[in-house]
Amino acid sequence: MLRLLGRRNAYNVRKVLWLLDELGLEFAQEDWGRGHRDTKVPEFLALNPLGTVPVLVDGEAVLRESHVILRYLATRQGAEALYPTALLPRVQVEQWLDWVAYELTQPMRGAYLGGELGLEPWNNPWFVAQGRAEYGAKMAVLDAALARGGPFLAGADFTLADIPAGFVVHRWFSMQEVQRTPLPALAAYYERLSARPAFLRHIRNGLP
Ligand SMILES: N[C@@H](CCC(=O)N[C@@H](CS)C(=O)NCC(=O)O)C(=O)O
Repeated sequence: MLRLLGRRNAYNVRKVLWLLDELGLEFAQEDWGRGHRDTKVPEFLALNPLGTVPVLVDGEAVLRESHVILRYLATRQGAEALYPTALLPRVQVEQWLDWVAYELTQPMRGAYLGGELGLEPWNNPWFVAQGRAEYGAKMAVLDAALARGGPFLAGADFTLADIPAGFVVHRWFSMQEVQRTPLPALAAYYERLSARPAFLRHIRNGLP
């Protein structure tokens, strides 16, 4: 049985929960991380020396990094539609996965961890303002991309690309303290994702 280590309310864990649900996989989940079991203990660090969640254990395989876990699970299940093997369709997916990891992580720390939750060290006013501006600019990029293409990020079908991006879109629309300009294609995309029960269970589930 797959083991997923990580609290259910963590951004990076929720992406994996969403995919596990889309794939209909059974797994055992364990609440590790902030407010739950301490990840800085030897038992956890032996699995992930970074002390972060999620960690996925699949027999001998021990994986960290949420996007790597997404890729692993889709490949393990042969989920061709979610994660195509042909080169060009695959890079359509990859580019959005990396974009969220590289370009959205920092703005989200400022806008969400600093601006919404007021957590240190991210609540520095400059960092919060910068994060909000950058997050908004990225959402406008996503809106324009969806207006040109869509209905999903990699084209006609829902793929792995929509999981991290779908989450950051959800968080954008969930934050209380940001100013949002109308982004119609993004708003329509959010509603499109909301037709997926797994999205409603793990992402648009009352948590930002
Ligand atoms: N790049 C990593 C980041 C992992 C990460 O920072 N996870 C956060 C939760 S979203 C964490 O472990 N926070 C500390 C904690 O919960 O104790 C990934 O994508 O999995």
